[in-house]
Amino acid sequence: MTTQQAHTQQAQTPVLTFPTGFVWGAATSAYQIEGAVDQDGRGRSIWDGFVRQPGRVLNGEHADVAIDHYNRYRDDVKVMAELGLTAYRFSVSWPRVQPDGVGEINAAGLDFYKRLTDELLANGVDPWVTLYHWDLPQAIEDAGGWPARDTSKRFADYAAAVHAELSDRVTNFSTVNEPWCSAFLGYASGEHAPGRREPAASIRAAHHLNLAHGLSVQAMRAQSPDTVIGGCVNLYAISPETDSEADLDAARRIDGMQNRFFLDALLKGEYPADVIEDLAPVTDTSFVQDGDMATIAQPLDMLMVNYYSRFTVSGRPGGAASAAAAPTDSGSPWVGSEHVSFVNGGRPVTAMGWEIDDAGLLEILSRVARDYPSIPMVISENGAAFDDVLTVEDSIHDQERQAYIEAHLRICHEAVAQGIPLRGYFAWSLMDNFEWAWGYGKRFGLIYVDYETQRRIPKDSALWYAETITRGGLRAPAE
Ligand code: IFM
Repeated sequence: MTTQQAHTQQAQTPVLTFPTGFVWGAATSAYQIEGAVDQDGRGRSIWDGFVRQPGRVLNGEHADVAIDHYNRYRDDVKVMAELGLTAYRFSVSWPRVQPDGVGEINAAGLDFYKRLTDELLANGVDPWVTLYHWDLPQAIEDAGGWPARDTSKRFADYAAAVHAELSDRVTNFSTVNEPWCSAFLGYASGEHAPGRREPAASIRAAHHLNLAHGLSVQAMRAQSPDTVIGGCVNLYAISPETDSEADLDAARRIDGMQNRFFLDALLKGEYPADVIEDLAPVTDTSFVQDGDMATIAQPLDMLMVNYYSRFTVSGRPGGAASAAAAPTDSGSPWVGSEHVSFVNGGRPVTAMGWEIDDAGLLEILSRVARDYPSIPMVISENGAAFDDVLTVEDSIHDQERQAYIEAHLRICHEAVAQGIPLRGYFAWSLMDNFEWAWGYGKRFGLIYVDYETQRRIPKDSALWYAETITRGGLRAPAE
């Protein structure tokens, strides 16, 4: 076949189209990109101090400057518009808006998000606001952090204040990003800020993060019934290594802590009885007060699903403690299930060592659609870190990232075809950024960032994503 014939065939390949209005987005979070930690009255977050503690972040890196999005947001929005994104998901930094997490709003900090949203709207990109992506004000941590019940109330007040100021220009809000990570990486394994290793406290933290979600939904709805509100969970596909009783039980436990603890709370207003039983040796649940579960299970407009990988687990002792192991010394986030081993499932992995399993995405979307009250869903994060190489021609040929995203988008298409109410997809991440305990070593961006010069360079995956958006869908696989 000649090149010309190949091009003609490619152009004629049928397209797997997505419904009109399907959201084509990319996501980031405040601490990972903004920098400007001392600008315009921003307060301290738990990450500011954590990154200074020796051994917490690989190579002692921090995000004081990060990719300086706070000062470069106009150029970054231009890049989004060039890609044709229809939406951009970003988070608001609580300490930027409310430096001590209570009381007075810092108008200069809030103003940044007004300018950002205005710029997005002027460029035809719909702003999607996440209210919390892990940067708790240090003052709130000093008062007990997420294990303290009062933090839920503080969060709801903060959320209401942001919503009151931004809801004239923002329609889509979500509450807490990945409460599993905040609770268990922050308070059980200590891999993330505030770096505490207190298993019982981490369960209280998980409950208070759920409660914060519910209280903030109530507060925002009271201010404006038209706001579209989502809860955001990070779900994993989970398989037992074998059909042995021990492996099946290991899968049940990890699924319980990772997926059902949050899904059941948000969508059914209960905690799974088996998980509560697993946790009994660690803590009772006397911190769950009357009415909490109803508060948590506020009606939602959408479930925002972050999906990256599958865990294969075994009940036999002696395996790796966690498939999501930290680069630095840390405990286990799997409270009450420390004996569970995470085993190699035999799939290709990303630079994070995470197994690539696009089929797992269909599994979890189908499961939510089947096991929970009907709710529209959005993939609010999906993407992959790979070791990018900047060529002399200023290109990044990141075929593996492109293949990862394409494979997961095919699954999204399949989900829509099966009638699952999936409304959109946000790639993680728009730009390379600070990957928490891994520092800058892991690049997830569609846009490459030269950390020395802050130059932004679209990777091949970004160009491909832009074409996909313009086309409104994917090419069908060649026969
Ligand atoms: O970078 C993170 C993000 O902050 C939350 N979800 C997972 C991403 C990749 O680890």
